[in-house]
Amino acid sequence: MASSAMLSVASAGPSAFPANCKTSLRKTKIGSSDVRQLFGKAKGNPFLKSQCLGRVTMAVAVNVSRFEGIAMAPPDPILGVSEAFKADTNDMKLNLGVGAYRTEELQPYVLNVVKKAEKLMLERGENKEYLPIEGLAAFNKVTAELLFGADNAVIKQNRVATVQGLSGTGSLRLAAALIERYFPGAKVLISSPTWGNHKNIFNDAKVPWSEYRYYDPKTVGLDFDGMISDIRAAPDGSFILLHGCAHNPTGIDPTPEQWEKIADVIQEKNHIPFFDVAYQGFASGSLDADASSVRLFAARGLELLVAQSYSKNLGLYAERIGAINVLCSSSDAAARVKSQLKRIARPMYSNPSVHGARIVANVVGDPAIFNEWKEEMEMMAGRIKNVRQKLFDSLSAKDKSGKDWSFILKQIGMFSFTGLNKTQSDNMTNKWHVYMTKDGRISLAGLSLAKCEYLADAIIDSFHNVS
Ligand code: PLA
Repeated sequence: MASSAMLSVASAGPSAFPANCKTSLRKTKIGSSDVRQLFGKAKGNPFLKSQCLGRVTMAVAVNVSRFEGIAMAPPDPILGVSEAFKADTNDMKLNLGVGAYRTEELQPYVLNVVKKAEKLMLERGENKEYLPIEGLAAFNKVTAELLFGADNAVIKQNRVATVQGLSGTGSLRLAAALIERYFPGAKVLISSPTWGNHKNIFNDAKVPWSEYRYYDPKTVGLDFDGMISDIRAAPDGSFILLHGCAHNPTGIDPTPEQWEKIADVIQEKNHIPFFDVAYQGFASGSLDADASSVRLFAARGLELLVAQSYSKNLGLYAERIGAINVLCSSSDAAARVKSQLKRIARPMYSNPSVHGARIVANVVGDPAIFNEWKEEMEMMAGRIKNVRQKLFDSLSAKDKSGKDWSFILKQIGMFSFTGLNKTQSDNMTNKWHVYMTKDGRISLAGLSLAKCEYLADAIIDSFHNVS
């Protein structure tokens, strides 16, 4: 118990206490709030006792935690939902919080190609030596090729600095540290809304950020004019964070024509595009189509950053495998950038883990397994499209109010942004046991065809009966 303290005060009369310490104690059991009161509540730190007690000679056995001043952190808005889901005992419960693919039986899925790659790794008897700081060379090669296309001039000219990261999050964090170190004061512009962790990443890296308009609640679509004018209004040379495909949480992506216009204004303002590609191949089912935004910017000769993740497209959530790629205008600059990324990584986590990197390298590096991966990705993306359609059909059939639910079909990727507000989302969880994030996002990857009607009932009730 950190809540009580035994103080033993020797040879001191009350006069030895400063004026604000009115109590004299002799072997008294007191609570932690008493300790705080006695030793200075304002500072909130019971360990200011020596200051407070002045010349008092004392033997103190303090059971109050040294961490008393640390407040309880709130649960994570996304991963905290899974914790709440686990604690619910209701049979109807549904976890649509975190974006994690489930089978139609709502079970986690390990891709066949992953199992095949792991079998190959076992047969080869690979060792567990440290990787170089920048990660596994075979992984770094294939990950940049997958992103830009193996034939892309930027690869041939060695203009991409690729460093293996701890999945998408860790790769974003490395890039944020690079920005903080080499672009002091530069701002990152992030979409409103965006994946919740983006703000944490830039805050922790001490990189200033602000938001550009993205989502228009009136149309449940893209606020393209708002987006363009906010990007234009940003200080020249800002970093513009863009979701390469399957925008999280809205599921709304710019059209190819809109991407061109975004590139125009970024170029005009000398901004640096910074892509977060967490869903390549998972949005449309095609690796190439989902990388087209990045390739369009690269084809214009722009320098840019791309954080990649294999959590979703290869189902390697817990392997923490991804990469940061910095496309530079010369191979020389790329080499220097890479050296500095390594310098950032070394004191942070030293070097990355090998298992996921070998899986990716084996899957992409073996033509037969690579083709099989594409089929599995299409299967996963297809299942999500099917539940999206069924959810729309169920909502349209059940909702007699005439509300147009077609926005659900226009969204892409594993999420649907339902437009439900926080109170309505709370109703989804409290009454219907549907776990989702409070911004109204649901992960369709956690939904089965069998549960679509139930979900439609929950959404209609929450939308119409809760304000
Ligand atoms: N970037 C975006 C846009 C994401 O949606 C996610 C994951 C990541 C990066 C990071 O994923 P990684 O570190 O596992 O590679 N977003 C999830 C999970 C799927 C999460 O919040 O961590 C989500 O539910 O939004």
